[in-house]
Amino acid sequence: MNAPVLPVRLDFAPPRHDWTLEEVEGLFEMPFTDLVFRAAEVHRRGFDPTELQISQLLSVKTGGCPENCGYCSQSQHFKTATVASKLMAAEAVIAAAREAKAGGAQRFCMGAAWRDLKDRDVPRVAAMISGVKALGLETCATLGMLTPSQAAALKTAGLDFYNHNLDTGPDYYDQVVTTRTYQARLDTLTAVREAGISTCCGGIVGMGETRRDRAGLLHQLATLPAHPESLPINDLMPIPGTPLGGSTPVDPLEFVRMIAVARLVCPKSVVRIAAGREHMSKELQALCFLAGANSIFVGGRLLTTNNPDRNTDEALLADLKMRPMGTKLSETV
Ligand code: SAM
Ligand code: DTB
Ligand code: SF4
Repeated sequence: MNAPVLPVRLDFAPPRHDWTLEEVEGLFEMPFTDLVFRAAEVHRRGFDPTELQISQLLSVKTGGCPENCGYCSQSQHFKTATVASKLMAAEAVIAAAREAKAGGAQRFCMGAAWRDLKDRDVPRVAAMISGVKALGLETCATLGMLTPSQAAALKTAGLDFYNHNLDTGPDYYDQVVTTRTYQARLDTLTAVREAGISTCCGGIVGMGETRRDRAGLLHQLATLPAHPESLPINDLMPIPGTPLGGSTPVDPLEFVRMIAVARLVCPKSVVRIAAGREHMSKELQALCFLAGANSIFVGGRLLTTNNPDRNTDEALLADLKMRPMGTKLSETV
């Protein structure tokens, strides 16, 4: 079979926002080695390929969420092992962020199991953000849907990034969640962007979606008015008790393709291997870094599930001779 004509311009053209779904699908169909090679070339134009952006998550409010996202341990629609808890005190969050920084995190991401942010919670969330920022960390939050005025308040508090995922392509979305529309997600992203906060937006693979759905997600991201500054690709962490808990895992090479296509269509975005590293070999992660991934979560825990522990990740970075983004060689051991 002939390789499809590569619809990627490998010159120094600015990022495109006019990708068609067929073009994005065409990238997925490329021979694997061609795809990874092209993605690695584009990666090197925009980034030092030996550097990784390092983020750490904390669930600041866990469980009891009214939404029915079929992958999530925190939805009150499903019986899972996750124990619900109230919004943490700002001081406790700031103490956790201090530890994360000492452990090497560059960005601290605060997640809450909310459908949307309530105005009554804004002062405490703002105190968390400003306290974390004062430690010299980048700040990120993921709190559900936001209004434009709430986004402005979070910006004033010092929020650098807001995570709000599209999760999957628009055609598969209804199979995953029905309590919130795709358009509502896009509206929150608009509010975030217009408040001057950087967007962190990606999705999940391994939920039973097709390759066209995966291309559909990346097509949506690549045709936004501004590409997300951070682009997390989550490999589903299957949660017993959720509708998607028994999904067939996505083939590891397909995960690499997802990373490579994300790198090609959003060449300036920092692409994260988000959830799922816990069950990935170091060879698979290395292939993802070659294909353009340049961010990870560290610290042993995501929101309610496990992540590789710090020692494992330090060994991974040492093996691969990679280092945290923006650090000089002399700053690493
Ligand atoms: N409640 C907020 C919301 O959904 O807008 C913020 C927190 S929510 C847990 C953030 C994102 O984590 C989801 O959009 C989804 O992409 C990802 N996520 C949640 N559970 C996951 C799982 N089991 N495996 C992989 N990714 C997951
Ligand atoms: C993102 O894309 N992945 C993170 C973060 N943004 C909030 C969350 C992953 C959650 C994995 C399942 C859990 O730990 O509950
Ligand atoms: Fe709630 Fe977020 Fe989980 Fe959906 S992903 S159920 S909105 S916590």
